[in-house]
Amino acid sequence: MPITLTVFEDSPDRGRGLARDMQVRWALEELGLAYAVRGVSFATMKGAEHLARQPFGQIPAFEEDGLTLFESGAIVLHLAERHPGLLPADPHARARALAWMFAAVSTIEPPIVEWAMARMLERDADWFAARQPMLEERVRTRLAQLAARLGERDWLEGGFTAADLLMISVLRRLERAPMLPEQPRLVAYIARGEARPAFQRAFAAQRALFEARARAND
Ligand SMILES: N[C@@H](CCC(=O)N[C@@H](CS)C(=O)NCC(=O)O)C(=O)O
Repeated sequence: MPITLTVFEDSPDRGRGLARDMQVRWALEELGLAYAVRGVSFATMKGAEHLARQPFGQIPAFEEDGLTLFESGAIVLHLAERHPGLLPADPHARARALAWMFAAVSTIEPPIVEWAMARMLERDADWFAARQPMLEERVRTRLAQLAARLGERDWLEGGFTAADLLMISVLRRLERAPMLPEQPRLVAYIARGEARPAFQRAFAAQRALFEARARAND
């Protein structure tokens, strides 16, 4: 059975490549692995068949040879461990790359998602204006810390690794945030990731799905 990735049938980001199947598509492209895509609607995502793949009724889900996996970070780690190219061979460098992978999803992503969700879902709430500066400041703190550690390096741990793939994917959610341009090193870091041919192929694939859906809905 080919690798099958379950993705939004109709992504709410309108093809901007911010849905988390993008991380997995990017990893698959970096590793040169072919995959098939199953699109699901929001209603289907909450049904028993998809809940068996993804216990929270979300995307992405990954299937290969009887293995079903959820959590974009875990899927990327699974791929990086089984195929050479996305993790350093040196054990210490590999351990540090894993630490950055966890940092991407558990230290950097939460304040970014909190900020983004508030803007998307709480704009009309009476607490929105009061809460927003605090959420912005939490993101700003993490970006400054990350930029300081990245320094003048191109990537977090030697060459490009799965850590950069996850970190850049998480940072891309800030494309319209006023806090991002305050960190030119991170702006350049994201641009380096987006310039990779594998990223471009992954982006084009998810974009093509969105455009086909938009044409079908016309
Ligand atoms: N931590 C999970 C988050 C998955 C997630 O939030 N997926 C979003 C799309 S990017 C989703 O399915 N949202 C729809 C929903 O939660 O109903 C991962 O990285 O895979």
